[in-house]
Amino acid sequence: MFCRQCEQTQDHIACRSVGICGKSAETSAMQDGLVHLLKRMGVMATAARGAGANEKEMYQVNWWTLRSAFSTLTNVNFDEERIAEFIREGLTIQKKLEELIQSKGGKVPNLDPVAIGDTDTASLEEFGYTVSVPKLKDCMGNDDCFSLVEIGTYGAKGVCAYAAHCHQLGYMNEEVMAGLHEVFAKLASNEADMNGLLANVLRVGELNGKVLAMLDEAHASNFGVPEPTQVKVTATEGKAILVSGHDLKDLEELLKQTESTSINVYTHGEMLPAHSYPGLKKYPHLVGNYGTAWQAQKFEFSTFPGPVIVTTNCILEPRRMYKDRIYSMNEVGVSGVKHLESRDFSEVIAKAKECKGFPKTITPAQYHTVGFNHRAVLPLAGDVIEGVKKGDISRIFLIGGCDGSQFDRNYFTELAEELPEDTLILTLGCAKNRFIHSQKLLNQTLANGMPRIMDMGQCNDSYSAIVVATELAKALDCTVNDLPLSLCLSHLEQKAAAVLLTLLNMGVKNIRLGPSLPAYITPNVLNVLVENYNLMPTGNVHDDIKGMMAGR
Ligand code: FS2
Ligand code: SF4
Repeated sequence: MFCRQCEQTQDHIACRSVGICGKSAETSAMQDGLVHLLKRMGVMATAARGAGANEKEMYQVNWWTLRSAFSTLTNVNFDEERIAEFIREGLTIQKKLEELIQSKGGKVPNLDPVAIGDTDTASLEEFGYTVSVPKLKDCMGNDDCFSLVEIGTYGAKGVCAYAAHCHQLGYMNEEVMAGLHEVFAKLASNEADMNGLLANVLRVGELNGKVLAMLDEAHASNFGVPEPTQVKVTATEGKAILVSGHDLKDLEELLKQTESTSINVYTHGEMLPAHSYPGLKKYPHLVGNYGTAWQAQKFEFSTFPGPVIVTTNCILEPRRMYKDRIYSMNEVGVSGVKHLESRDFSEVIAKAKECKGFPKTITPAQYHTVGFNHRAVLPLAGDVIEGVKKGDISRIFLIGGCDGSQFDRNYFTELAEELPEDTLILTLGCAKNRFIHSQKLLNQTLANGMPRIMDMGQCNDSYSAIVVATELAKALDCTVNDLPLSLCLSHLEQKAAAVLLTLLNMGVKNIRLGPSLPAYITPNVLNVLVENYNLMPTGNVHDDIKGMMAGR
């Protein structure tokens, strides 16, 4: 295996025998085969649209594209057999697309000679090894161009994941899907076309911007406008179910089905912002949030006294002590873990009744405030601008992105703790778990009474940060780069890569990225990013704070 799609990759080179995430060489090979098929599907789907295929005719390939790509993200699907199923389903869809193109008088593209043959699991795995990263890189013969292929591929996977969340909420955009298929088609070509590949990378960012806007709209239209809300982060006596991942629709359905059971429902990880939506917080048995970010789940799921549902990323290979009470949904998969094929939670509810639940506790309740969506922050824009003008707010920071287990991720805790107390901190994604519970930062307010830390939500809510930045720039008649704003992003996986590309496509400069740069960026490609966007790796916290406070 050779996987370097995420930041935590082994030795910052690549995972080569088993993933740091736990992914096996077999699953990795199967995912390589699936990604190969995704790119070829991009060629076929683009040809089908060129021949006149309409939205309805493209639905099956669109949905397959989103689910398949999502299943190859870090910490989503470790089940080789489920990945093999995606390949088999894709090959059937590809055949149908060929027939569709022919029926419309179009020309079926001649896909390259690297074609998938036998479809039994062993043969598919064998095929995967022939299209691994080193093989494709050698075949292209240009490391910098291949670096752009990897950036485009990982970013496009992130866009597909966000678009899959939209689909769960009833939203799919044919124009975006056409764009995504064109991106994959470009990635399929083996041409060392530096400028074309660079444009393709920025197109990924542009498409992701549209998808994030759609996701924001999908959340608000399904569950109402999010509002700042205090969430209890300590336990409540009684039987309990824990829901992790990002898909709020799954949570809503569980809340309906548990309404008259006296079972309490808790959010975990990126489900935390669910508490800010009127359509979800109206359920009194959505009692609170339990635990922190994904990388702590082995401990947190072990100690939770009830079943756990993982709706989307991130999942880790479960410990034996909770393997019989964890359930996966949607694209998530781990061999031996029960997968829920629909939103029928009766088995989970029965399991919750068998489990102990939380005893009565005398620990004082603790709370965290969520819900600073752009709709809640923009009415405060006048106060923020006035605060900046009066000198009450010295600078605004966006500290967001992924959390992870490495020690050097403490950079983001130290950063938040060491920033001057008159700075406003906006945050989103799971990186916030590095500092939101810090005693040093709890309940801080700015001179004008505004909360000093505003939690804007999941990384799926990145659109909120984009709206706030662009609206502040409009109000001050300047560009986002001229705002007293510094962006510090903690990246790990492919959704974060997509968000970074969106910011670059918008022309946002001076972003600090950490805790280390991705292994798939070559020095020459990094130079391009530094020259055009002044992208910087995170460094020493104190030096970085000095630089950022000085607007660098
Ligand atoms: Fe966390 Fe990163 Fe979950 Fe986001 S691991 S911020 O891209 O998907 O959340
Ligand atoms: Fe390694 Fe990340 Fe790939 Fe997992 S997803 S195998 S941790 S590079």
